[in-house]
Amino acid sequence: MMKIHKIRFLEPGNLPYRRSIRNLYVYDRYIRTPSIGLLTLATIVKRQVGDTLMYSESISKIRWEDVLDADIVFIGIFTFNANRGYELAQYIRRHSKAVVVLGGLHASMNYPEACRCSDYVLLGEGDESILKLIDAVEKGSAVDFPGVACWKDGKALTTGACPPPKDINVIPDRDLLYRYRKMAGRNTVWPQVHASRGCPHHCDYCALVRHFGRTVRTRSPENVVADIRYSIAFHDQGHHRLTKVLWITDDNFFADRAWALSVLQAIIQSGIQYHFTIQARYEVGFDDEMLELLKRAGFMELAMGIEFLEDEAFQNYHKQSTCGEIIRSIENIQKHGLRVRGLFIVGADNHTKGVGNRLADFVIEHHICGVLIQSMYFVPGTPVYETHKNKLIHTDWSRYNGNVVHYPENISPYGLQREMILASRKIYSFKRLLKAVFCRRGLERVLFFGEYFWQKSIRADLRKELPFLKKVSEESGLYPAQ
Ligand code: B12
Ligand code: SF4
Repeated sequence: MMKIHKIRFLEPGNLPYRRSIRNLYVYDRYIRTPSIGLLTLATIVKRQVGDTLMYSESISKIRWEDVLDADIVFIGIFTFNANRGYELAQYIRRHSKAVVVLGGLHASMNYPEACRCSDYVLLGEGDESILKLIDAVEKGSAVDFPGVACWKDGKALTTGACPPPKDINVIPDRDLLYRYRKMAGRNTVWPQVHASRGCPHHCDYCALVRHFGRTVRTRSPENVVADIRYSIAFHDQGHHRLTKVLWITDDNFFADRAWALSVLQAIIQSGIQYHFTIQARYEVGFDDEMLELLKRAGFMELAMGIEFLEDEAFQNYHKQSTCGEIIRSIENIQKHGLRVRGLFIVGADNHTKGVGNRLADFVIEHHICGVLIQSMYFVPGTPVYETHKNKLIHTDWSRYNGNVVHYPENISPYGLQREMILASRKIYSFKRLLKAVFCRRGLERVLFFGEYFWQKSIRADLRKELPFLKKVSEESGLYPAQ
């Protein structure tokens, strides 16, 4: 029997937080909004173990003197911060007696890798399994419930999938994150609330649906509204933020229509006056009742997973949509007074030279207010990983943050990276900045101004990868016309 007194949670950052003037406007190269998932787990654990605290490298440095004497350290990783997570895990194992546990999307999808530098990996959602693990460590009993993986006798062993938690009505206690309250007033650290999990679709490139499953699970409208209220107060009290926007981070908030309507009604009835942004599939653009409620509740934009502009790509990757439907949807959303942000993927097998230009023209023509352009991502466990694993340039996960990481069929990696830069430069041109400053009003102007500099920093990062991509493109011998 070993009494557990102290537990620490760590969120690795690609580059640990550093003060910079640019951070006033852009989230720079750093993840600045900390992981709500890990905070949720810390909140659950705190009920059982009083001395529980979290560090996020997007918010502060890790105070090692406080971490190394913990009994258990939990580390959460996505793909882009996995390498740093492994580094932290190995450091703790070398310098402390703490049990080191890895979890999160990347650790779950790629557990044979994650097992090698931790004592245990917890698969899937950790809301219930984390307490089982603490209990087992405390009792000194075998950690053999469903959803565990570990490295034993030279191989990765697993007890299989973890059943999803029954209740996800947890309001993350933001004060459990070291220095979060102090940093919360920054314009680049947005309040976030995650209200549902799971998505009924099965797009080939999506790791989320493999991690959270195809059954949609929701928090109660009251619980969501209480979280929104608390999150706004946490970020605004004592601060003068320019951008008062809360991000509902669900992957498919509208999948359960009746529930989505009831959450919007609850926000309206609560009297909360704020701006909201949310991710959405194109179908919501045909739902006039939903759009009306979104507008009344304070939503200013929908970030639409447009992904591609060609029906061929939608079919190839099993994304159920067509370009024509997307355009009709955008137009109807805009008719309701809501803006549309576009989330795009480049590097599909059919993509050729000019893809960036076409994307930029589409964005400008359809008055899309902002973009995130992401090169195709390949996470072990997704169908695209299986079909493309021999076409990956490398598996240096720290570079899986927007860069081209594979050999596309019809354009070289170097050419594709340049297309992304070109698209961003055309959409965020100086001319369009001046137009935004002189012709747009209020929050719209502030947001474009912020994004102009954010995209400048994204392009600078993309450019850094160009010499490497030029070299691998040439060496591959696959793109003679390059
Ligand atoms: C908010 C968000 C952001 C925020 C903050 C991210 C953060 N710190 O969490 C910001 C804006 C910074 C961001 C940036 C990016 N993001 Co982002 N983001 C999200 C989003 C929409 C929501 C995250 C969230 O709150 N999830 C909900 C919670 C409940 O889930 P969770 O965090 O996974 O936690 C649960 C479990 O995983 C598990 N768990 C998690 N950690 C641990 C740890 C342990 C020990 C255990 C036991 C369990 C466990 O238990 C938790 C509770 O159930 C996700 C999509 C998603 N649904 O996750 C994309 C997502 C994480 N982003 C993604 C990407 C690609 C990016 C960017 C690279 C985009 C880009 N091109 O710039 C950048 C990376 C920035 C960088 N510097 O490198 C991808 C990552 C794919 C991958 N394989 O890793 C995702 C999954 C979106 C997608 N469509 O695929 N992102
Ligand atoms: S609709 Fe979005 S969340 Fe759902 S499977 Fe497709 S990409 Fe993933």
